[in-house]
Amino acid sequence: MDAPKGTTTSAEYSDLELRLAARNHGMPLEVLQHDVTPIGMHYLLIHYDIPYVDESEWTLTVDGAVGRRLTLTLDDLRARPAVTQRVTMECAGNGRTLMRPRAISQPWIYEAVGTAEWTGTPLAPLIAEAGLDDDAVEVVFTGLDTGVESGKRQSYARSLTRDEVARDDVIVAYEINGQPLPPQHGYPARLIVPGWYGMASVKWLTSITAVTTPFEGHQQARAYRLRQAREEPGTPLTRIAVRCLMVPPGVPEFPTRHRFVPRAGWSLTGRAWSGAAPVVRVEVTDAGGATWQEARVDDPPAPHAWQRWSCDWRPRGAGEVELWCRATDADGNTQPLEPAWNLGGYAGNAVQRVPVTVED
Ligand SMILES: Nc1nc2c(c(=O)[nH]1)N[C@H]1C(S)=C(S)[C@@H](COP(=O)(O)O)O[C@H]1N2
Ligand SMILES: [Mo]
Repeated sequence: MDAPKGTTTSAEYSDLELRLAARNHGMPLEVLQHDVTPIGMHYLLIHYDIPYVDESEWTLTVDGAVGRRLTLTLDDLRARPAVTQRVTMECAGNGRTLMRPRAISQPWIYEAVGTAEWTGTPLAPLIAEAGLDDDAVEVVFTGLDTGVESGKRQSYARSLTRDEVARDDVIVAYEINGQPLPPQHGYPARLIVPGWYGMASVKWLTSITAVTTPFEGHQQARAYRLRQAREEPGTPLTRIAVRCLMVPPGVPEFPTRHRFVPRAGWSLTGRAWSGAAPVVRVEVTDAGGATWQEARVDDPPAPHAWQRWSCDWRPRGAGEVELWCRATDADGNTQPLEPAWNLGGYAGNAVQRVPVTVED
């Protein structure tokens, strides 16, 4: 089979993928045991270089099609009303390597997720203070990081519509888990768009610009879209598709990470989330989906924070089995057994499969 340009059918990983994987780490799945992901274990996705920012020189401007241009220092941001929100963030490319052919990009398996307590100031009042002009249709958020992508020099930038910037839960965050943002998470300030895939949460935020025509930047118009072929405009990714993950049971073999669990069984646990609605159901199977066992699912601790789930699993005998888990949200969205293929390898929320050896 001929793989489309930018994808491969090879089981082997390229140097390009290795270089990306060595920079952008995932969250080790055993860390799913924490309600809030400790700083340093939250996943990372950085397109270009991590900018070095001198706080005394940094400002955030709100400009473009607005009545009143604003320029804020970090102290100005901190002086504004502050909120803290627990938010689960996931990269739109999570699950990419499970698609065939696979997109040549950051080779995530399952681990591009994390949950943090983000502190910052709500975006909507900032925008209201600047006052959007009547003909403003979108607001563009630009980071300090620049690089070359698809042959073009650019800054990382994403837009939100008028309606999206009016949401009361979108914030300009300057703290994670009670600490100033570390360089890799967007120091000194970043956008947080709860419930959406991570690409919308622009890091190293330096300008917020109202525009009168839809933003056509690369990260908006080309990347982060579901498409089957390069020529298609595609549909933009927004909300996080429903998913659950389990803490890998038992102990791993080094270096394969294959799991070994005792014959007596294992108390399975993990987290479940969806950008659309609370998760209402998590099921587990060791029978290839022929029968599913219902897990307990905790209520969401916050509107866009992952939910803990658990269930006791008793193996039917010694030997090789595969454990799968599947979540369903209150809107009826559930996880497919196989990911829905698309060119960029996005939103691949197929059920997690964990091969284990049940010991005698
Ligand atoms: N300025 C800027 N913002 C960015 C990115 C980036 O490369 N540059 N990556 C985006 C993507 S694709 C994701 S998934 C999230 C990851 O945030 P984290 O690294 O803090 O987990 O940041 C988003 N914001
Ligand atoms: Mo991402």
